[in-house]
Amino acid sequence: MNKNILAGLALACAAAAPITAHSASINVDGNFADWGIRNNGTAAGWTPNAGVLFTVEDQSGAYLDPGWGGQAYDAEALYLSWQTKADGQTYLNVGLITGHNPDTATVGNSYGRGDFAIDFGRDGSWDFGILTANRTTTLRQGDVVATTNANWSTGLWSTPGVYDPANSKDVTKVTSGTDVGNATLAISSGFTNMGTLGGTHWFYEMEIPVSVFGTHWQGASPSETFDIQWTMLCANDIVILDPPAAAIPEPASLALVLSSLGLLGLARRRKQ
Ligand SMILES: [Ca+2]
Ligand SMILES: [Ca+2]
Ligand SMILES: [Ca+2]
Ligand SMILES: [Ca+2]
Repeated sequence: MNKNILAGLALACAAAAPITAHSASINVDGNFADWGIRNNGTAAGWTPNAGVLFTVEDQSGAYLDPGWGGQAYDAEALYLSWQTKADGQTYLNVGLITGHNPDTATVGNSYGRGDFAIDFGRDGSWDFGILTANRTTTLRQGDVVATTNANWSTGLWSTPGVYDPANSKDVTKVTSGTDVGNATLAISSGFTNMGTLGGTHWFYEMEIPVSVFGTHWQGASPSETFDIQWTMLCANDIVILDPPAAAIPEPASLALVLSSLGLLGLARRRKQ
């Protein structure tokens, strides 16, 4: 029996019998120990616990792609997980490590922190922003905002290394849109000894109730492909993660559902 069939079974079972347990839960406190991330001065420290989706792009040189700025503008790693809690609600957890100081002011050649952006369907239209700062009198830090691309500011670069703010397509921060709910957000203070390239780093940790995504997320696992990205207001460096749709059911929940219905035994029998 292949994994896709198992995943399909899990989704079918989840619809019939809501999952009430979850894998190791994430506590949104700005501490990444619960993700299995360690700032121990090794490359392996970037690698999270099994089951967490992640991408690492730690850099130290001046050029970052698509812009410059060195460690102070380095978007370094993005982490993603989801869990169904005892309240029956599923939550998307997001972690970000960056060399960009969250307190960086937007003045002169300095650019502040950007918002998290999600593109469901991976069709180039950014459907949601999760705000890391207050953007308008009504769109505030922690808000989840339904957007089109017209609701976003963009960066400085049209293509890698080409300064052309008028033609940048890199979304950076939400300027308008519809407030659809609230995420929980924590930002750490600066820390060192992350990986092997040096510098100071910060950790953003978020939890988003997937009910805010409407039809884009149905059940305990994503029903649609999506991209999530983060950058700062100049978009000198961008970190992006594109998890496959429903291909990665939460291991603990999958095992729980299967075992609770005796399907592990069924799966084994079919395999023989
Ligand atoms: Ca934590
Ligand atoms: Ca770095
Ligand atoms: Ca980077
Ligand atoms: Ca989209």
